[in-house]
Amino acid sequence: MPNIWFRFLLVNGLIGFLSGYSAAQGPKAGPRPAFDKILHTFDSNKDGSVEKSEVPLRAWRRLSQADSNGDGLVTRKEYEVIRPS
Ligand SMILES: [Ca+2]
Ligand SMILES: [Ca+2]
Repeated sequence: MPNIWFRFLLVNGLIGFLSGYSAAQGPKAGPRPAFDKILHTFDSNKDGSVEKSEVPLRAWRRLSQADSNGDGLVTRKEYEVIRPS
């Protein structure tokens, strides 16, 4: 029954291909929120910037990409650089 095995492998390969394809697409990344919204939500010391201790770790991993001078603070200016308008 080589024909059945061939079909079996073909279908499995196709499913793998499709699931790999959709995984590569990833979850649709929405637009980054406005900095005002971030400040309103996270800026607990009201200094106009966000730092690691103010945001959940997962959010900081994304936010910290904006910290271009590496001082541990993300300012509006830094954020606007990475946020596509
Ligand atoms: Ca702050
Ligand atoms: Ca900074």
